[in-house]
Amino acid sequence: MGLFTPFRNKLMPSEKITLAKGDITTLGVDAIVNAANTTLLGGGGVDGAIHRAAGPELLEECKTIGGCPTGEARITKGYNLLASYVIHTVGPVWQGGHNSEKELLQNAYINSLKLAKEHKLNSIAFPNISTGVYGFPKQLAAQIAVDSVKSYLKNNKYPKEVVFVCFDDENYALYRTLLSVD
Ligand code: AR6
Repeated sequence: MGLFTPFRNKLMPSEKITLAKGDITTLGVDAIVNAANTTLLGGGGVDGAIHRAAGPELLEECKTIGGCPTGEARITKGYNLLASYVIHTVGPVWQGGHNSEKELLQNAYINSLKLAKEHKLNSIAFPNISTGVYGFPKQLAAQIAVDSVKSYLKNNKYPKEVVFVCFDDENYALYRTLLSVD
């Protein structure tokens, strides 16, 4: 799938949020976020795509980290990616909604943004964390993602720009509605 040219949300320019559709590994932002698992040792979906595009050195660095609990985040270099960094976060597995899934998904977004701030990164791109094999309902996940990012951008100097990257049509339609993109 090719990457559509990201376009700015003209209705809310002050919020510095951009929507894109396609493969996150092709983006030339400062950091792309990986929807990883607690081992940080790779997997399928966006995790597999990021490791393939970054090359084997990414796995070597990940091995030195020793895993990442659900809701937390860790940063590595981007190696062969256009992005300088990868921020690895672990979203929750959806278990029906009564196991702190909403809070853990919010934590995954916020902790990724905190790492971007600590490293003074201008731009960061998020995939739709937990909405693939982890089974989080897409509408609820999109709402949590947008709310978390908007409130963080309002209160922090970095990152300056956030790109939501949707791979599937359903997520793209949800984000278009939530962000009021025509
Ligand atoms: N670029 C952007 N988004 C993508 C790409 C891509 N190249 N490929 C898939 N997506 P998933 P999860 C979207 O399953 O649900 C892994 O095995 C996809 O359409 O990648 O958080 C990890 O190792 C979906 O909307 O992540 C974990 O074990 C979103 O990325 C587990 O999957 C997330 O889908 C994590 O599950």
